[in-house]
Amino acid sequence: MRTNINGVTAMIKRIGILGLACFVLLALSACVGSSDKAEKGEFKAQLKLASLTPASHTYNQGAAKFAELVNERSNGRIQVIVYPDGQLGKGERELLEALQQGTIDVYVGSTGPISGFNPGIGILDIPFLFNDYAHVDKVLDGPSGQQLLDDLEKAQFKALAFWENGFRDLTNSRRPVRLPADAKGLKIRTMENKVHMAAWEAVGANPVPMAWGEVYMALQQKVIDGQENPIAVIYSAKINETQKYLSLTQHVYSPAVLIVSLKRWQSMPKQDQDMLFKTAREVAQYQRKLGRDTEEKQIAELSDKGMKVERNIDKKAWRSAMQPVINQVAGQFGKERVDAILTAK
Ligand code: EAX
Repeated sequence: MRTNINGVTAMIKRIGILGLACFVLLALSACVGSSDKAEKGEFKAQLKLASLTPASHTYNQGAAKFAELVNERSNGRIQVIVYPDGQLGKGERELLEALQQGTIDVYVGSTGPISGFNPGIGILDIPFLFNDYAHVDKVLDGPSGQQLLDDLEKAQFKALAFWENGFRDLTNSRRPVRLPADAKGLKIRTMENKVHMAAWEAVGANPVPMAWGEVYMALQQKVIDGQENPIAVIYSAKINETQKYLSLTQHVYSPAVLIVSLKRWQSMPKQDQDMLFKTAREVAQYQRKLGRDTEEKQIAELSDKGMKVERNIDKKAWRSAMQPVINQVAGQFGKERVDAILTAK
């Protein structure tokens, strides 16, 4: 009887070792497989890229360029399918959740709602943090920018590059706004972002956080009086149809970002990751330039379409109205980190 039991145990052990050996072999072949697949040009993928803005907006012009180059550089193995106009979700927070759930693969949108997933990026929401586009490029394409992108992996986001939304301006349907006091009592739609809401509260307005996909209707139905966005968004969304006044407040810079879901990213061979990374960086310059080169022309067209454009903005007055929020948020991130951005040369 004893010998039978020993015999059976020995056999189970042998099967166990055999099983383990098979498993290791399988894993190895899979690893070898994926880079083999790339070597042999076998790795294939269709990536769903989603954004909220219309196809004519710089996000999607950039996305179309990105898709074209990725397709070319992967010899058609990797296809990026672009879904603009909120086809896959009404708000950027919703798209980011879909990215985490893996129902979309790539997000192009503002960083506004991302601080809800990873507080670190909230440092960029500080009003009047950036002086101009050259300052923006210096910081976002520099070590601080890279650190902020890398940090997003904690939220399962593989952020490849900073694209651009732009400096945000105020529109409203009630009255001309030049000074902060003129905005008192206005119901202003903001992104789902605590710092932006606090900034408008500090001015004496009533911030109303809302998904972008709901804003046009809410403005039309006068549920809200105004909203704030960069010119390229205001123009492409035809906000002039619901808003009479445009104040060039430029009260905060709004970065955008191209993010791949981390799970999807990790399923790709290194060569393809490198190509996507390089392409996202390249297109970032192209996409930023698109918005910057057309801004003045779009302001002129919005004016031709009937908007009253207020250029004579007292930025000092707006900054001091928002200063309590600037101090409070800067305090959260630490003077050193904020100064590093403010003084970036
Ligand atoms: O990213 O929600 C917003 O106001 C954003 O600026 C817009 O969705 C573009």
